[in-house]
Amino acid sequence: MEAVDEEYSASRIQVLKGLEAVRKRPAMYIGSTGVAGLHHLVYEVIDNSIDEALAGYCDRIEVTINQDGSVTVIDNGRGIPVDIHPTQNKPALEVVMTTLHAGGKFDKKVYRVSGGLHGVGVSVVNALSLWCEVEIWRDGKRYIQRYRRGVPEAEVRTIGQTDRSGTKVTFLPDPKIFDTTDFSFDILSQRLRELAFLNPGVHISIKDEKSGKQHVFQYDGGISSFVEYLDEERSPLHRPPIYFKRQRDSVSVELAMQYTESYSENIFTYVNNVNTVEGGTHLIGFKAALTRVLNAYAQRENMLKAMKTSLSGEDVREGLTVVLSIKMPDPQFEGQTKTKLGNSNIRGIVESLVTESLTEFFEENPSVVQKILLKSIEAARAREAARRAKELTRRKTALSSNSLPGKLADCSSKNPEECEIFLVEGDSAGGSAKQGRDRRFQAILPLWGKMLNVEKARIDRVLANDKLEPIITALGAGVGEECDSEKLRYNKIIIMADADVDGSHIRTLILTFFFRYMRSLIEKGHIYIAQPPLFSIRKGKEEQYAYNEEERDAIVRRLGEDKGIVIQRYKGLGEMNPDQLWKTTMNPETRTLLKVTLEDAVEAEKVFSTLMGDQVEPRRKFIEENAKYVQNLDV
Ligand code: 0RA
Repeated sequence: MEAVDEEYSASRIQVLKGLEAVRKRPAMYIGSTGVAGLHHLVYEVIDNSIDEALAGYCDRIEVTINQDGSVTVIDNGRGIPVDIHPTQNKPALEVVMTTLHAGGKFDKKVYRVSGGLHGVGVSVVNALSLWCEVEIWRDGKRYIQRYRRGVPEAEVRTIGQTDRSGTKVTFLPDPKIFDTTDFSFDILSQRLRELAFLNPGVHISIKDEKSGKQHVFQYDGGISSFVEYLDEERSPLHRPPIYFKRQRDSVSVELAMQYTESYSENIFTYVNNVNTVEGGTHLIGFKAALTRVLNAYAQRENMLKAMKTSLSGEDVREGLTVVLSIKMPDPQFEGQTKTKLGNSNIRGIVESLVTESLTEFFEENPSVVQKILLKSIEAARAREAARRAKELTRRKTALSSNSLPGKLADCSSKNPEECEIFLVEGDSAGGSAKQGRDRRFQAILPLWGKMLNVEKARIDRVLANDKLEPIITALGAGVGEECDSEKLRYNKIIIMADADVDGSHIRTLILTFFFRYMRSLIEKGHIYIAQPPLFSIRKGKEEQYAYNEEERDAIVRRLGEDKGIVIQRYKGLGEMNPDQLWKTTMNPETRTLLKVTLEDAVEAEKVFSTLMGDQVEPRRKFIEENAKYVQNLDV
């Protein structure tokens, strides 16, 4: 009896040490304590459910954001085992919930396929929750255990009988740990949709008890459906997407791809369900195979006669949408955000499996490869024309001493760290901005000319566009593959346009341009959107500004709602004088900027192509929901 107690308390101390480590350095386990880290908690639990699904034991996952702010994840898997752990002397459930990395010990599987970005296990979720409750349905019984900040409140209890199996985890993130504990339905929903595409047949639902919103995802077509979803607003060159799944050694390679009439390249890669945003060896292998197979086919069919060189990688990827999903043991994630696959053997495996499969597909579908090659050859011609045009401008700018655009009112500082540039739509706004600015560190570039819809144009037309060319030159970072944020002349690029629908449209077009041709500037957080006020509220000599209707009403209430109040609704930036524009929108001390983020490239890509597509309705909807992918930020 005594020996058992000693052992028990020894393991108890271990548990407390483990929890303490997690609570002391949460970011080490979940990446951050911000919005991303918070949502990571949910992904961590779901990853366990997905593992059950991949092992063939689970086909339903239900996520609920509860009224009290907690989240519940229910699956119909085997349920976490509850039998007494041989060395820890307590139920396996308690061990899994309170011991770091305990999951694997029970797992007979060779590898954890799903394993989230950090793959840390559900005990981390428990440790970072104010409270957590787990209910298990297994062997005809219902078991339950509750925890506070990771510590069990009582032993595992049997609370009745059941004929189902599965796991229900409910947790409330600890406000002592997280900057915010508000879960976003949209963020969770996007990831769940992605997981549903990547794990065909699994029924995944999400419900927000606060707003009543709910979504159900189930895609029996897997990543082929994913590609069709991404291409919804584009015109495919062939249907259905090209698809295959092959295995070599212990690596499974699954690919779906479709060419469209658009000019952009949209490749999404996954390793064990993790979105490898920074690419890696699997992506390199795929690109190499595609370029090689298409060139070999074109050569053999004598289609490259008119060309000096072979087709480049960019040529054969124009208008191409791809989802590449790899499942493998022991992935090495590298890079800034740990989303770049490093395992060097994967390159060869992917390259050879893709080469085999595509070669076979093209032999059997000559009409499809014909269309692809005609498009690629056209792309090669356009690129050659663009290269010549660029060469010409380079020579021109080398001759003239000052190569900056004539319309640019530059700042006096040459230190990019402190410099910002306002891209301003409209003549009068441009004038006011020039007068109102702090010329020491603020540059103004008024936007002239006709905006180009970059989703529908090749790089040659983008470079020649009279509105975009000055932006490229002024920023100094280059464009396309050459874009290098280290060369930026301004740390902040601020888009300033009217708060109306036209302004919204121009903002979106410019954002699309950055997304397509200078994506790294968005990724590195250099792009911002200015927030001009919507109302001015005056009482006597006192003037205040409101950025939305609630603020306006609050100010009016504060001022006492009497007759002396004059409210003006700004229709455009041009209605503000330089001093007002400075005070409300440009002064770093008082303004609010929205930082443009691309947390979720899948949704952003969809949003951009939705806007740029021919269909009017989704475009209007996008403009209304524009704020979705800009994150509020006080600067
Ligand atoms: C440990 C071992 C087994 C399953 C699980 C954990 C498990 C964990 C979670 C978390 C959420 N849902 C879950 N479902 C399962 C294997 C079970 C066995 O061998 O019977």
